[in-house]
Amino acid sequence: MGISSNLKIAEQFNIEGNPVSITEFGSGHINDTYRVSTDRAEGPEYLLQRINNFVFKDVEVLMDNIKKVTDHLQKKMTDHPDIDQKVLKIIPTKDQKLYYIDEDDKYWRLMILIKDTRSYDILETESQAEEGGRAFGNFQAMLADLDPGKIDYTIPNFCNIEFRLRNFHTALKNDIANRKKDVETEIKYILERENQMGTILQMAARGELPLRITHNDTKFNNILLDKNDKAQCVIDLDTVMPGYVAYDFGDAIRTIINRAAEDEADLSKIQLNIPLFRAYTKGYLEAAHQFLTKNEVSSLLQGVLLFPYMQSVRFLTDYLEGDTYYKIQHEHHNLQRTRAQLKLANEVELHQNELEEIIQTEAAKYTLAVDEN
Ligand code: ADP
Ligand code: GN1
Ligand code: MG
Repeated sequence: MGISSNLKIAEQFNIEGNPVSITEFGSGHINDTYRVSTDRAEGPEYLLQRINNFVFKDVEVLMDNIKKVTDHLQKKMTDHPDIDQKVLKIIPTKDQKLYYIDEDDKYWRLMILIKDTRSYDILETESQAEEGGRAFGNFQAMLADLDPGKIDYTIPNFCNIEFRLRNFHTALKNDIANRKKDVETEIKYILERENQMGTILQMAARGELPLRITHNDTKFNNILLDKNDKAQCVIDLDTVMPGYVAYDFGDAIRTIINRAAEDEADLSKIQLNIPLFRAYTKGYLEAAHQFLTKNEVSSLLQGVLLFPYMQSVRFLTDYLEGDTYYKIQHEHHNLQRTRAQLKLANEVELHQNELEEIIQTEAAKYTLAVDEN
Protein backbone atom coordinates (compact mmCIF):
# COMPACT_ATOMS: atom_id res chain seq x y z
CA MET A 1 0.00 0.00 0.00
CA GLY A 2 1.29 3.46 -0.93
CA ILE A 3 1.33 6.43 1.39
CA SER A 4 -1.84 7.80 -0.21
CA SER A 5 -3.74 5.18 1.82
CA ASN A 6 -2.62 7.17 4.88
CA LEU A 7 -5.01 9.92 3.80
CA LYS A 8 -7.70 7.68 5.24
CA ILE A 9 -5.91 7.89 8.58
CA ALA A 10 -5.94 11.69 8.47
CA GLU A 11 -9.72 11.52 8.03
CA GLN A 12 -10.02 9.97 11.49
CA PHE A 13 -8.96 13.26 13.06
CA ASN A 14 -10.90 16.43 13.67
CA ILE A 15 -9.49 18.42 10.76
CA GLU A 16 -10.81 21.34 8.78
CA GLY A 17 -11.71 20.27 5.23
CA ASN A 18 -10.92 16.96 3.50
CA PRO A 19 -7.39 15.64 3.19
CA VAL A 20 -6.33 15.55 -0.47
CA SER A 21 -2.57 15.07 -0.63
CA ILE A 22 0.14 13.51 1.49
CA THR A 23 3.95 13.52 1.24
CA GLU A 24 6.79 12.22 3.40
CA PHE A 25 8.37 14.89 5.54
CA GLY A 26 11.41 15.60 7.76
CA SER A 27 14.48 13.59 8.65
CA GLY A 28 13.74 12.26 12.15
CA HIS A 29 15.18 8.88 13.16
CA ILE A 30 12.17 7.62 15.08
CA ASN A 31 8.67 8.46 13.85
CA ASP A 32 7.28 8.40 10.28
CA THR A 33 6.17 11.91 9.40
CA TYR A 34 3.84 13.05 6.59
CA ARG A 35 2.60 16.43 5.44
CA VAL A 36 -1.12 16.51 4.70
CA SER A 37 -2.93 19.19 2.66
CA THR A 38 -6.68 19.59 2.50
CA ASP A 39 -9.14 20.97 -0.04
CA ARG A 40 -9.35 24.20 1.98
CA ALA A 41 -6.82 26.54 0.48
CA GLU A 42 -7.05 28.92 3.43
CA GLY A 43 -7.10 26.19 6.10
CA PRO A 44 -4.06 24.82 7.92
CA GLU A 45 -1.95 21.98 6.62
CA TYR A 46 -1.33 19.08 8.96
CA LEU A 47 1.45 16.85 10.05
CA LEU A 48 0.52 13.21 10.42
CA GLN A 49 2.89 10.98 12.39
CA ARG A 50 3.02 7.29 12.88
CA ILE A 51 4.29 6.99 16.43
CA ASN A 52 7.08 4.49 16.86
CA ASN A 53 5.62 2.30 19.57
CA PHE A 54 8.66 0.02 19.68
CA VAL A 55 10.50 3.08 21.05
CA PHE A 56 7.58 4.56 23.02
CA LYS A 57 6.04 1.56 24.72
CA ASP A 58 3.15 3.42 26.34
CA VAL A 59 1.55 5.73 23.79
CA GLU A 60 -1.21 6.75 26.23
CA VAL A 61 1.39 8.12 28.66
CA LEU A 62 3.34 9.69 25.80
CA MET A 63 0.38 11.63 24.42
CA ASP A 64 -0.81 12.56 27.89
CA ASN A 65 2.60 14.11 28.65
CA ILE A 66 2.58 16.05 25.39
CA LYS A 67 -0.90 17.37 26.16
CA LYS A 68 0.15 18.53 29.63
CA VAL A 69 3.28 20.19 28.25
CA THR A 70 1.55 21.93 25.33
CA ASP A 71 -1.32 23.09 27.58
CA HIS A 72 1.22 24.56 30.00
CA LEU A 73 3.12 26.31 27.20
CA GLN A 74 -0.12 27.63 25.75
CA LYS A 75 -1.10 29.15 29.09
CA LYS A 76 2.27 30.90 29.24
CA MET A 77 1.71 32.41 25.82
CA THR A 78 -2.03 33.14 25.83
CA ASP A 79 -1.44 36.72 24.75
CA HIS A 80 0.62 35.74 21.76
CA PRO A 81 -1.21 36.69 18.53
CA ASP A 82 0.17 33.71 16.64
CA ILE A 83 0.08 30.98 19.23
CA ASP A 84 -0.42 28.12 16.72
CA GLN A 85 3.00 29.00 15.31
CA LYS A 86 4.65 28.91 18.75
CA VAL A 87 3.31 25.80 20.44
CA LEU A 88 2.63 22.40 18.90
CA LYS A 89 -1.08 21.84 18.55
CA ILE A 90 -2.31 18.27 18.74
CA ILE A 91 -5.56 17.67 16.86
CA PRO A 92 -7.71 15.00 18.52
CA THR A 93 -9.54 12.26 16.67
CA LYS A 94 -13.21 12.64 15.84
CA ASP A 95 -13.97 10.75 19.06
CA GLN A 96 -11.73 13.09 21.09
CA LYS A 97 -8.72 10.80 21.55
CA LEU A 98 -5.17 12.10 21.29
CA TYR A 99 -4.12 9.26 18.98
CA TYR A 100 -5.64 6.71 16.63
CA ILE A 101 -4.89 3.00 16.36
CA ASP A 102 -5.42 1.61 12.84
CA GLU A 103 -6.42 -1.92 11.77
CA ASP A 104 -2.75 -2.99 11.71
CA ASP A 105 -2.26 -1.80 15.29
CA LYS A 106 -0.23 1.19 14.18
CA TYR A 107 -0.43 4.33 16.32
CA TRP A 108 -1.03 7.74 14.74
CA ARG A 109 -1.32 11.37 15.78
CA LEU A 110 -2.00 14.61 13.98
CA MET A 111 -0.69 18.12 14.56
CA ILE A 112 -1.00 21.47 12.86
CA LEU A 113 1.86 22.00 10.44
CA ILE A 114 3.66 25.14 11.51
CA LYS A 115 3.72 27.09 8.28
CA ASP A 116 6.60 28.87 6.57
CA THR A 117 9.22 27.27 8.75
CA ARG A 118 12.01 24.79 8.33
CA SER A 119 14.39 22.77 10.48
CA TYR A 120 18.13 22.37 9.89
CA ASP A 121 20.20 19.20 10.24
CA ILE A 122 23.36 21.34 9.95
CA LEU A 123 23.36 25.01 10.93
CA GLU A 124 24.65 27.74 8.73
CA THR A 125 24.90 30.93 10.78
CA GLU A 126 25.64 32.22 14.27
CA SER A 127 22.28 33.92 14.38
CA GLN A 128 20.56 30.53 13.88
CA ALA A 129 22.61 29.11 16.75
CA GLU A 130 21.82 32.03 19.03
CA GLU A 131 18.10 31.74 18.22
CA GLY A 132 18.28 28.02 18.95
CA GLY A 133 19.88 28.71 22.33
CA ARG A 134 17.17 31.21 23.20
CA ALA A 135 14.45 28.81 22.02
CA PHE A 136 15.57 25.90 24.19
CA GLY A 137 16.37 28.27 27.10
CA ASN A 138 12.88 29.78 26.92
CA PHE A 139 11.36 26.35 26.58
CA GLN A 140 12.98 25.27 29.86
CA ALA A 141 12.10 28.59 31.49
CA MET A 142 8.43 28.22 30.60
CA LEU A 143 8.38 24.68 32.02
CA ALA A 144 10.31 25.60 35.17
CA ASP A 145 7.06 25.87 37.17
CA LEU A 146 5.55 22.63 35.87
CA ASP A 147 5.85 20.07 38.65
CA PRO A 148 8.22 17.27 37.47
CA GLY A 149 6.01 14.87 39.45
CA LYS A 150 3.17 15.50 36.97
CA ILE A 151 5.17 14.35 33.95
CA ASP A 152 5.86 10.67 33.36
CA TYR A 153 9.01 9.07 31.99
CA THR A 154 8.11 8.13 28.41
CA ILE A 155 11.44 6.28 28.15
CA PRO A 156 12.88 5.52 31.57
CA ASN A 157 16.62 6.31 32.00
CA PHE A 158 16.66 7.97 28.59
CA CYS A 159 19.74 10.16 29.28
CA ASN A 160 21.25 7.95 31.98
CA ILE A 161 24.72 6.97 30.80
CA GLU A 162 25.01 4.13 33.32
CA PHE A 163 21.87 2.58 31.80
CA ARG A 164 23.17 3.15 28.24
CA LEU A 165 26.48 1.50 29.12
CA ARG A 166 24.74 -1.45 30.75
CA ASN A 167 22.78 -1.98 27.52
CA PHE A 168 26.01 -1.67 25.56
CA HIS A 169 27.69 -4.38 27.67
CA THR A 170 24.69 -6.67 27.21
CA ALA A 171 24.83 -6.11 23.44
CA LEU A 172 28.54 -6.91 23.47
CA LYS A 173 27.98 -10.08 25.45
CA ASN A 174 25.17 -11.31 23.21
CA ASP A 175 26.73 -10.13 19.95
CA ILE A 176 23.51 -11.13 18.30
CA ALA A 177 24.35 -9.74 14.84
CA ASN A 178 27.91 -11.14 14.95
CA ARG A 179 29.38 -7.68 14.38
CA LYS A 180 31.57 -7.29 17.47
CA LYS A 181 34.65 -8.53 15.64
CA ASP A 182 34.39 -5.63 13.16
CA VAL A 183 34.19 -2.83 15.73
CA GLU A 184 37.02 -3.49 18.18
CA THR A 185 38.50 0.03 17.79
CA GLU A 186 35.18 1.71 18.58
CA ILE A 187 34.54 -0.62 21.53
CA LYS A 188 37.99 0.15 22.93
CA TYR A 189 37.43 3.92 22.75
CA ILE A 190 34.11 3.59 24.59
CA LEU A 191 35.43 1.28 27.29
CA GLU A 192 38.47 3.48 27.94
CA ARG A 193 36.17 6.36 28.90
CA GLU A 194 33.24 4.65 30.56
CA ASN A 195 34.39 5.58 34.08
CA GLN A 196 34.70 9.28 33.37
CA MET A 197 31.23 9.96 32.01
CA GLY A 198 29.24 9.88 35.24
CA THR A 199 29.89 13.45 36.44
CA ILE A 200 26.33 14.73 35.95
CA LEU A 201 24.86 11.70 37.70
CA GLN A 202 27.33 12.16 40.56
CA MET A 203 26.51 15.86 40.91
CA ALA A 204 22.83 14.97 40.91
CA ALA A 205 23.34 12.25 43.53
CA ARG A 206 25.06 14.85 45.76
CA GLY A 207 21.95 17.01 45.42
CA GLU A 208 23.75 19.67 43.39
CA LEU A 209 21.45 19.63 40.37
CA PRO A 210 17.71 20.29 40.47
CA LEU A 211 15.50 17.93 38.50
CA ARG A 212 13.58 20.03 35.98
CA ILE A 213 11.33 19.40 33.04
CA THR A 214 13.70 19.18 30.09
CA HIS A 215 13.30 18.35 26.42
CA ASN A 216 15.88 15.54 26.21
CA ASP A 217 16.13 15.49 22.41
CA THR A 218 17.46 18.96 21.65
CA LYS A 219 19.10 18.31 18.33
CA PHE A 220 18.90 21.39 16.19
CA ASN A 221 16.35 19.96 13.78
CA ASN A 222 13.86 19.88 16.63
CA ILE A 223 13.50 23.67 16.39
CA LEU A 224 11.51 25.30 13.60
CA LEU A 225 12.86 28.62 12.28
CA ASP A 226 11.01 31.06 10.03
CA LYS A 227 12.41 32.52 6.81
CA ASN A 228 14.24 35.22 8.79
CA ASP A 229 15.75 32.53 10.98
CA LYS A 230 13.66 33.50 13.98
CA ALA A 231 12.86 30.47 16.14
CA GLN A 232 9.15 29.75 16.01
CA CYS A 233 8.61 26.53 17.88
CA VAL A 234 10.34 23.73 19.76
CA ILE A 235 9.00 20.44 18.40
CA ASP A 236 9.39 16.69 18.97
CA LEU A 237 8.04 16.70 22.51
CA ASP A 238 8.06 12.90 22.90
CA THR A 239 10.92 12.92 25.38
CA VAL A 240 9.95 15.92 27.50
CA MET A 241 10.53 14.47 30.95
CA PRO A 242 12.24 15.24 34.23
CA GLY A 243 15.97 15.73 33.58
CA TYR A 244 18.99 17.95 34.09
CA VAL A 245 19.65 21.07 32.05
CA ALA A 246 23.14 19.88 31.12
CA TYR A 247 21.52 17.09 29.11
CA ASP A 248 19.64 19.53 26.90
CA PHE A 249 22.65 21.79 26.55
CA GLY A 250 24.94 18.88 25.66
CA ASP A 251 22.63 17.33 23.08
CA ALA A 252 22.01 20.69 21.40
CA ILE A 253 25.72 21.42 21.23
CA ARG A 254 26.33 17.95 19.75
CA THR A 255 24.58 19.06 16.57
CA ILE A 256 25.48 22.75 16.68
CA ILE A 257 29.22 22.52 17.18
CA ASN A 258 29.75 19.91 14.46
CA ARG A 259 30.71 21.37 11.06
CA ALA A 260 29.56 18.12 9.43
CA ALA A 261 26.53 15.85 9.54
CA GLU A 262 25.78 13.58 12.47
CA ASP A 263 26.64 10.60 10.27
CA GLU A 264 29.47 12.12 8.17
CA ALA A 265 31.55 9.33 6.62
CA ASP A 266 34.62 11.52 6.00
CA LEU A 267 35.86 11.96 9.57
CA SER A 268 38.27 14.73 8.59
CA LYS A 269 35.21 16.95 8.08
CA ILE A 270 34.14 16.56 11.70
CA GLN A 271 35.58 19.71 13.22
CA LEU A 272 34.35 22.09 15.85
CA ASN A 273 32.60 25.30 14.94
CA ILE A 274 33.51 27.38 17.98
CA PRO A 275 31.68 30.58 16.88
CA LEU A 276 28.42 28.59 16.70
CA PHE A 277 29.11 27.17 20.16
CA ARG A 278 29.60 30.66 21.53
CA ALA A 279 26.45 31.94 19.83
CA TYR A 280 24.28 29.08 21.16
CA THR A 281 25.72 29.50 24.67
CA LYS A 282 25.03 33.25 24.53
CA GLY A 283 21.40 32.77 23.43
CA TYR A 284 20.82 29.95 25.91
CA LEU A 285 22.16 31.84 28.93
CA GLU A 286 20.29 34.97 27.93
CA ALA A 287 17.04 33.02 28.25
CA ALA A 288 17.94 30.59 31.03
CA HIS A 289 19.98 32.72 33.47
CA GLN A 290 16.71 33.67 35.16
CA PHE A 291 16.40 30.21 36.69
CA LEU A 292 19.82 28.53 36.38
CA THR A 293 21.95 27.94 39.46
CA LYS A 294 25.75 28.19 39.59
CA ASN A 295 26.06 24.43 39.88
CA GLU A 296 23.93 23.96 36.81
CA VAL A 297 26.16 26.31 34.83
CA SER A 298 29.20 24.38 35.99
CA SER A 299 27.54 21.17 34.77
CA LEU A 300 27.00 22.42 31.20
CA LEU A 301 30.42 21.42 29.90
CA GLN A 302 29.84 17.92 31.27
CA GLY A 303 26.77 17.69 29.03
CA VAL A 304 28.88 18.72 26.04
CA LEU A 305 31.43 15.98 26.82
CA LEU A 306 28.77 13.38 27.52
CA PHE A 307 26.38 13.62 24.58
CA PRO A 308 28.51 12.72 21.55
CA TYR A 309 29.91 9.86 23.64
CA MET A 310 26.48 8.66 24.79
CA GLN A 311 25.15 8.92 21.25
CA SER A 312 28.04 6.74 20.05
CA VAL A 313 27.22 4.20 22.73
CA ARG A 314 23.58 4.19 21.61
CA PHE A 315 24.36 3.92 17.89
CA LEU A 316 26.92 1.15 18.44
CA THR A 317 24.55 -0.75 20.74
CA ASP A 318 21.93 -0.64 17.98
CA TYR A 319 24.51 -1.80 15.42
CA LEU A 320 25.50 -4.73 17.64
CA GLU A 321 21.84 -5.59 18.16
CA GLY A 322 21.16 -5.68 14.42
CA ASP A 323 19.60 -2.20 13.92
CA THR A 324 16.32 -2.49 15.73
CA TYR A 325 15.97 1.08 17.11
CA TYR A 326 17.07 3.84 14.72
CA LYS A 327 15.90 4.12 11.14
CA ILE A 328 18.84 3.36 8.85
CA GLN A 329 19.48 4.22 5.22
CA HIS A 330 22.08 1.52 4.56
CA GLU A 331 23.53 -1.61 6.14
CA HIS A 332 26.36 0.01 8.11
CA HIS A 333 24.65 3.30 8.86
CA ASN A 334 24.72 2.89 12.63
CA LEU A 335 28.44 2.14 12.49
CA GLN A 336 29.06 5.20 10.34
CA ARG A 337 27.07 7.27 12.85
CA THR A 338 29.07 5.78 15.72
CA ARG A 339 32.38 6.67 14.10
CA ALA A 340 31.27 10.23 13.39
CA GLN A 341 30.05 10.74 16.95
CA LEU A 342 33.22 9.26 18.44
CA LYS A 343 35.30 11.65 16.36
CA LEU A 344 33.14 14.49 17.67
CA ALA A 345 33.48 13.21 21.25
CA ASN A 346 37.23 13.27 20.81
CA GLU A 347 37.21 16.80 19.40
CA VAL A 348 35.19 18.22 22.29
CA GLU A 349 37.42 16.39 24.76
CA LEU A 350 40.50 18.01 23.21
CA HIS A 351 38.94 21.50 23.26
CA GLN A 352 37.17 21.33 26.60
CA ASN A 353 39.14 24.12 28.30
CA GLU A 354 38.35 26.54 25.51
CA LEU A 355 34.66 25.57 25.64
CA GLU A 356 34.49 26.00 29.41
CA GLU A 357 36.04 29.45 29.14
CA ILE A 358 33.32 30.50 26.71
CA ILE A 359 30.58 29.22 29.03
CA GLN A 360 32.11 31.08 31.98
CA THR A 361 32.52 34.32 29.99
CA GLU A 362 28.89 34.23 28.85
CA ALA A 363 27.64 33.29 32.34
CA ALA A 364 29.64 36.11 33.97
CA LYS A 365 27.19 38.58 32.37
CA TYR A 366 24.49 37.47 34.82
CA THR A 367 23.85 37.03 38.51
CA LEU A 368 22.85 33.41 38.92
CA ALA A 369 20.64 31.81 41.53
CA VAL A 370 22.61 30.63 44.55
CA ASP A 371 22.64 26.87 45.06
CA GLU A 372 20.91 25.47 48.08
CA ASN A 373 23.69 22.93 48.59
P1 ADP B 1 11.18 12.42 14.93
O1 ADP B 1 10.86 12.00 16.34
O2 ADP B 1 11.13 11.30 13.98
O3 ADP B 1 12.43 13.22 14.88
P2 ADP B 1 9.76 14.96 14.68
O4 ADP B 1 8.56 15.19 15.54
O5 ADP B 1 11.00 15.64 15.06
O6 ADP B 1 9.96 13.38 14.52
O7 ADP B 1 9.36 15.37 13.17
C1 ADP B 1 10.23 15.16 12.08
C2 ADP B 1 10.43 16.45 11.30
O8 ADP B 1 9.16 16.94 10.86
C3 ADP B 1 11.03 17.61 12.10
O9 ADP B 1 12.44 17.59 12.10
C4 ADP B 1 10.48 18.82 11.36
O10 ADP B 1 11.24 19.13 10.22
C5 ADP B 1 9.12 18.37 10.90
N1 ADP B 1 8.03 18.77 11.83
C6 ADP B 1 7.64 18.13 12.95
N2 ADP B 1 6.58 18.73 13.53
C7 ADP B 1 6.27 19.80 12.75
C8 ADP B 1 5.24 20.80 12.78
N3 ADP B 1 4.29 20.82 13.73
N4 ADP B 1 5.23 21.73 11.80
C9 ADP B 1 6.15 21.70 10.80
N5 ADP B 1 7.14 20.78 10.72
C10 ADP B 1 7.20 19.83 11.67
C1 GN1 C 1 16.51 10.43 17.78
O1 GN1 C 1 13.65 11.54 16.98
P1 GN1 C 1 14.90 12.23 16.61
O2 GN1 C 1 15.42 11.86 15.26
O3 GN1 C 1 14.75 13.72 16.84
C2 GN1 C 1 16.55 9.99 19.24
C3 GN1 C 1 17.46 10.93 20.03
C4 GN1 C 1 18.84 10.90 19.43
C5 GN1 C 1 18.76 11.26 17.96
C6 GN1 C 1 20.10 11.13 17.27
C7 GN1 C 1 13.40 9.03 21.04
O4 GN1 C 1 15.96 11.74 17.71
O5 GN1 C 1 17.53 10.52 21.38
O6 GN1 C 1 19.66 11.81 20.11
O7 GN1 C 1 17.82 10.42 17.26
N1 GN1 C 1 15.22 9.99 19.81
C8 GN1 C 1 14.80 8.96 20.53
O8 GN1 C 1 20.05 11.77 16.06
O9 GN1 C 1 15.51 8.00 20.81
MG1 MG D 1 12.90 15.08 15.65
